[in-house]
Amino acid sequence: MADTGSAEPEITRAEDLVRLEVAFDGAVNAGHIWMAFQPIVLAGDHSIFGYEALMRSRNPDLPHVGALLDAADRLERSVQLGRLARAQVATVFSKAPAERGLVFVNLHVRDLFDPTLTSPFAGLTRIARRVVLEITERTSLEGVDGIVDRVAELREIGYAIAVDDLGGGHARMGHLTPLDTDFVKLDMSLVRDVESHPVKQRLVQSVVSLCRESGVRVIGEGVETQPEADTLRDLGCDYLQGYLIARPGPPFVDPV
Ligand code: G
Ligand code: MN
Repeated sequence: MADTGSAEPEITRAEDLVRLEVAFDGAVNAGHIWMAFQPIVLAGDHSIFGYEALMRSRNPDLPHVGALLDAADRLERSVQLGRLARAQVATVFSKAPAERGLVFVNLHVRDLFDPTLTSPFAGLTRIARRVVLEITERTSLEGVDGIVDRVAELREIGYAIAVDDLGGGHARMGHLTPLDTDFVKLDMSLVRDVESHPVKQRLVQSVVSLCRESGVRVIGEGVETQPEADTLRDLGCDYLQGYLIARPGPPFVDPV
């Protein structure tokens, strides 16, 4: 049968992968992958509640986090990258004073079942009571078996759970509903110019009131302006995160 696939010859693709692998190993071994931390504050007085850990790269060949995640994906080394990120978070937060609050860690669906998350020997497990695992609403959880049991297990060993990017995806949470978690993070698209969009305000209000009934706390993400912050606070949002408060940075940037 004629080759109707990519015009790219096999040999070039193989060479590309090798080059990518060299770059990826270089980044890992040279310590070019680091974690930035962005404050999450109380909506009322902007005092520290915690930080979201965000992966960053200072490798010249993989110069931003998107390139790094793509490389890991192509090389089937995403699990390794996730473990590296969580180990770094654990190193920082096991030494962080209580005033720094909780640390929010992004978790890909495929990492949810990583045994290191519950291993008593892993750094993050040891500080689980200070950790909130963020599960994004952007990746479908439909058809992922055992998710409710796994989330229950993670909560039992001390982790809290957040639904990330609520309102930005397809709400395909499968059997996990946001009301079975501890935090909901509103997607930036709901936050942007919320002060002048009545429909966004109604949506935020509904999410807040549903969450309140179930004891779930609400975080507004990507807050860039004072009117956005004030409106979210007035609508009952518990916490805020975004460039208005501080950009992600090395541990630890303080809110302005
Ligand atoms: O989906 P998730 O919560 O993981 O996304 C966080 C991303 O949003 C990070 O890459 C972070 O740098 C970025 N971010 C944080 N605050 C703001 C903000 O106020 N505005 C914008 N545009 N991006 C932000
Ligand atoms: Mn997040």
